[in-house]
Amino acid sequence: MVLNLKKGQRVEVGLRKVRLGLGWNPNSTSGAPFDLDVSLCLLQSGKVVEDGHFIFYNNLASPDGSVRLEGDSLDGAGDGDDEVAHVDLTQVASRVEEILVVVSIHEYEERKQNFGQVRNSYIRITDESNGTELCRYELDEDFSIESAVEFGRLYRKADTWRFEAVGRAFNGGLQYVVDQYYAVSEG
Ligand SMILES: [Ca+2]
Ligand SMILES: [Ca+2]
Repeated sequence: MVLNLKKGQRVEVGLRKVRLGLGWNPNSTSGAPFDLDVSLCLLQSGKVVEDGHFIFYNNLASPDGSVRLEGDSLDGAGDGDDEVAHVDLTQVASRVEEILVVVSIHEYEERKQNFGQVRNSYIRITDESNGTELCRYELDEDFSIESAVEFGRLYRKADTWRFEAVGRAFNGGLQYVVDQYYAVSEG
């Protein structure tokens, strides 16, 4: 039985390797395509641990390979997962306390797009070893001005990994995410 999470709900993952599937459908197929992009921030004390630990379409894997992103859907067409990430929780470096999963709309300003024009948005976690779905979180709010959403986060609690359905939206793109989570480099 799949666990349907509500915003703010947390669940123990209890798996070694997980597949994160993210899906969305544009309300309208007219106009510019909706190119939503998944990115993953590997965080320590709320900041990306170092270069290479921000995973997005131009950096598809963490340096140690524990977090990988599959190809880039350019229009979100069709049901099911539009973009997919894989995380080997046993191989994530110990200093990584949290893996934040964000979805942002590419060129949202130029294309005048926001999450209010996107429906059926969700994130789901499945067990990589057998494909069993552990949990799913469907965005149920209408983010009518926001162009990016923190869907969820995997985080360590004691020696276990947990997942939280975050559902926090903001008005910005991938650059905003970078600005938010990259520490100012020294020197
Ligand atoms: Ca995309
Ligand atoms: Ca879709």
